[in-house]
Amino acid sequence: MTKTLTIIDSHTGGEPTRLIVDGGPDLGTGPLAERLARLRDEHDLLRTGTVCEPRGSDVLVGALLCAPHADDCVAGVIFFNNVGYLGMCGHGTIGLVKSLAHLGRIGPGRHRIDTPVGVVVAELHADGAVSVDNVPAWRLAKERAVLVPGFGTVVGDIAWGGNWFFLVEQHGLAVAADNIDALSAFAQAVMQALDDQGIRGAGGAPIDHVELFGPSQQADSRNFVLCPGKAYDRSPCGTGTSAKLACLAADGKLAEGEVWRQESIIGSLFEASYRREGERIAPTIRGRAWISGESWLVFEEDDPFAWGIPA
Ligand code: PYC
Repeated sequence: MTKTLTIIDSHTGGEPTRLIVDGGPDLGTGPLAERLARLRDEHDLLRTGTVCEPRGSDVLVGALLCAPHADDCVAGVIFFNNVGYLGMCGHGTIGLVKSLAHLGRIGPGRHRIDTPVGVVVAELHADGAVSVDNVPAWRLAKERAVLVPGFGTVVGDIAWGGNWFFLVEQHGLAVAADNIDALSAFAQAVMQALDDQGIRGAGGAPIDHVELFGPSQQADSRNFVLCPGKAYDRSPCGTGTSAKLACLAADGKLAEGEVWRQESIIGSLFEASYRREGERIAPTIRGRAWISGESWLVFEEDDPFAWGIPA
């Protein structure tokens, strides 16, 4: 039988999010982390069919709209990409809020959203911008050295912002839109070296995002973020900006409540600030998303590539 999924596409500062609104599998009830495991173990074809070619591309982030577990939440969401699942996704949450508003399910104000790594609070502002109070962020290690074949020793911080990041300031590369091939090659080599040398996040979690920084004309910094599936983030990356705030806070370089303007590699902007929460920080990321499509994905039974071409 032909299957269909109802979707809304949006982009947040250029980074796309494909929200599945209807037609997804029954994942039962319970915490979103348990439902993510069920989606991964029993229905992974939903992910590949939605975000991989021929319907998607390596850059697309998918989001499955779910009933929340926490009953004070307006929605639950599970994020995924071309190679797996994301604990949290900042640009995707901004896209989700924009899409829920587009559907008329929410209006301006503050809304709680259930994710596999905890509840986040998002505010839809009257001007269309969205702020996300992300999960707590913290720095695990400062100036950790990794030997990267072909590049030598690279030093970076390891921090959590909803995903694990290796953040590098000194890399000798221009963080510029016309240098993406070189930035990608370097960041991929760093990610591989971290994995090969067993350099990990807390609890042995893989560090699956690499973030490189450079100067910006219009913001405090410009970044390049390599995501797990080898695509780079077109937005300034909500979880990556949260990880950056954790490092700035730990180094005493950004005060509580002070605004940090993070530019992406294509020139889009997030504004971010934080509150202290003991040893950790509570980051808030503000950005904008736009609706780019509203349609159905069709999965014909005899289509050999119905469930995607794996990345
Ligand atoms: O905005 O957090 C983010 C994100 C993670 C991966 C791509 N975007």
